[in-house]
Amino acid sequence: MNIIPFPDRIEWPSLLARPVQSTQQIEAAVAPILAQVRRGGDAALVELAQKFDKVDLSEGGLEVPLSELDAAESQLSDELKAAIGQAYTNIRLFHERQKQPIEKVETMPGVMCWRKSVGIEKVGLYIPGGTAPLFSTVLMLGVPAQLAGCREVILCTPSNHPAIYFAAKLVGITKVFRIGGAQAIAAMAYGTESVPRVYKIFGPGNQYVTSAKMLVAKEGMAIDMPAGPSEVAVYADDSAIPSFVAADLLSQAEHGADSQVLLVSTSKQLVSMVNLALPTQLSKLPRRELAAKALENSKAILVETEADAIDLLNAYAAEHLILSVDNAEAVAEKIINAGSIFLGNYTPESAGDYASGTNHTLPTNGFARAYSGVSLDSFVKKITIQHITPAGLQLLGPVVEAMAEAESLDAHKRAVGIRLASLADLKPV
Ligand code: HSO
Ligand code: ZN
Repeated sequence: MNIIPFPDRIEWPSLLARPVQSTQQIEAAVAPILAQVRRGGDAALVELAQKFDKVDLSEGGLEVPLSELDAAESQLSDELKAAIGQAYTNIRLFHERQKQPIEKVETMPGVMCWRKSVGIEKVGLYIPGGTAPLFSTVLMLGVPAQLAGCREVILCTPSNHPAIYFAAKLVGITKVFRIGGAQAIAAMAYGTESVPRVYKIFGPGNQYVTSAKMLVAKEGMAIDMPAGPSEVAVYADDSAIPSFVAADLLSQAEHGADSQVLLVSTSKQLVSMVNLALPTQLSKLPRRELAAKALENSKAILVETEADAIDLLNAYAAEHLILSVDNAEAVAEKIINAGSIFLGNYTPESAGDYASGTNHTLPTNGFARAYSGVSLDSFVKKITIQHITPAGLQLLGPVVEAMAEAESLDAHKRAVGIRLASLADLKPV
């Protein structure tokens, strides 16, 4: 890791900047794929799968049949099934408590306002293929979708990993399609003969998938959030255990060569001990090449005081923030920008990645300054409802009339006035 000792605050923005990715070239490759799916539907999906993934999806091969989803269970060990079951229970428990009871608010006598939550009718989840079959993400997206009461929850994935199918069944996914890449996003955004059009698209993916999500978002499709490479920042002091910190940094680094890993500390000793632990742990990892590349771009920043550390962490706005410090909870109080915070020496990010209950779909790339991670809220819309009694309108009406008049919107004023007049006829006040 590059150690940066006590940089001046002026240097912080450049130290904390994420690598800028030029999206133009990728967009230029993705746009025609979107257009092709929009025009050609299923036939285009079959053609693109042949071209990019060298798989034949003709003859009804787009949708994974129920029998194949059912068969997944027998291909998994009892241990893994139990682990997935426990993660499912914990994620469900945590997200279930995000339901809020309806509260009717009487803003003035006779003026009632409230909100109801309604699950987005149709949502689409994307799970990438590749070397890590992210069945944990099926749980992270599928559980809140299930709790929100979304009627149709479809899943597109080029992976046929049984754990993905097993998790999909557990969360009640209605249809699974063997479609990957930008074309999967297009299929869900526009709909094809087989793939239903959805109203919101969720899930991680490579740069092509991300670019496809951004392009359909420009056309009005709702998406979970703009995604970038995964990140962790660890703030550690002398109470931290260097080998634990190194393990946390590596757990993020193994996601990909572009993963962002940051260590912040007031302790020179801690930083050098973490740096010592890294190569030994790295050498034992099957994904060491990826992790090593991510570490090449990573930084350990030494700061003078805790206050500096907190300012720096707030400036960075990490997707994941591990606080391996003595007073972790007090420090967390002062964190205003982060996707998810992990407190103390025994709360690894991995716990949140898989099974503690919190969601792992989180804002990257500094978006934690303004965005939250995925939650139950991401799968519902809130509809406001109001009801005004005649007496309520007699109280509120003049307020509305005065404001409508001042905005020169006479019809608005009259919509109130006509009612007030009818009430005056009935029972003069
Ligand atoms: N750290 C990833 C999530 C994940 N980790 C899935 C393992 N599997 C982004 O939060
Ligand atoms: Zn992870």
